[in-house]
Amino acid sequence: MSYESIVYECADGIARITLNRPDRLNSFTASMHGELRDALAKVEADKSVRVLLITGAGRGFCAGQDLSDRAVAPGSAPVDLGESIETNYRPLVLGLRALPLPVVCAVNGVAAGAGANIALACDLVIAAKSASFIQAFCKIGLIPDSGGTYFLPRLVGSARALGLSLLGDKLPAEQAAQWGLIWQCVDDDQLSTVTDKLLSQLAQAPTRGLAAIKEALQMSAGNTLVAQLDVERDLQRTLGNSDDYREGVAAFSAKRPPKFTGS
Ligand code: T3D
Repeated sequence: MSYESIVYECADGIARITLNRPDRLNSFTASMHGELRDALAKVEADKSVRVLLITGAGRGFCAGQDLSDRAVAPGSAPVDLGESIETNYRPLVLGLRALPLPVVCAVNGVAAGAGANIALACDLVIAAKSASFIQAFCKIGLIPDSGGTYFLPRLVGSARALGLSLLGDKLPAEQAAQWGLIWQCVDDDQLSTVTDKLLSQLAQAPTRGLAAIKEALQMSAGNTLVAQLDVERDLQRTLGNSDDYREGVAAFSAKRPPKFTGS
C-alpha cells in the first residue's frame, strides 16, 4: 500500500510514522486511518523493529478528526460516530497499546481532540515547549474519545481530567509534563535530538523485557495486588528464559556493556 497521509520509515530497528497532512494540522481522515492500520501491521510483522515513533509534520501534531472529511451540518443526515470509532479510533488505540515494543510519541505542536488522546495512548510522550494538549471535544458537543476518559483520570486525577474535558482549554506542554500527563517537555530545537537519543536507547534495549513492562503496567490498571503479583511472576518466568536476560547478567558479571538482540 502506498501512503499519502503518513510517511513510514524504518531503519536500525526504529520505525517512524509521521502524520503528514500539515495544512490540516494532520487531522485524521478515513484514508489516513487506513494507512495507519497498514503501517502498524507492518511494524508488528517486522521482527527487526524494536521501537516505534509517532510524530507530526509541520507546525501541529494532530488536530483530531478532520471535521471536513464528511458532511456534518444542521439539516444533513446524521453521521454514525460510533461506527467511526469502532472502525478507526478504537483499533488505533488498541493497536498502539498492544504492540510488543515501546511506542514513543514526539508531540511537535498542537495535539487536539483525538490527536491528544492518541498521543496519550503511546508509551513515552515527549513534547516541544510550544506544543499543547486540547480536549477539544466539548466545544463540538462530544466526549473525549480515543481513550481520553480512560487515560486522563489515571494520568492526572479526576479534578484535572474534568477541568480539561469540560472546558477544552489549551494545556501547554510544560504544564502537561508538570502534571504527569506526559513524560517530558523539551525546548523546540531539542525535540528531534532528544527523541533520536531516546529511540536509539530503546532500539538497543531488551525488547521482550520492555514489552513485558508495558504489558504489566497496562494490566495493573484493573488488577488487585494479588492478581498483579501473579502477572509479575508469570512474565518474569517467561523473561528468565530469554537470551537478553542471560546477556544482561553476563554483561553485568563481566563488567562490559550488554549487547541485547531483543530476543
Ligand atoms: O468524528 C468522529 O469520527 C468521531 C471522533 C472524533 C474525534 C475528534 O477528534 S473530535 C475533535 C476534532 N478536533 C477539533 O475539534 C479541533 C479543531 N481544531 C482546532 O480547534 C484548532 O485548529 C486548533 C486549536 C487545533 C489549532 O488552532 P490554530 O489556530 O493553531 O490553527 P487553525 O487556524 O485553527 O488551523 C489551521 C488549519 O487547519 C485551518 O485551515 P485553514 O483555515 O488554514 O484552511 C483549520 O481549518 C485546519 N484544521 C484544524 N483542525 C482541523 C482542521 N481541519 C479539519 N479538521 C480539523 N480537526
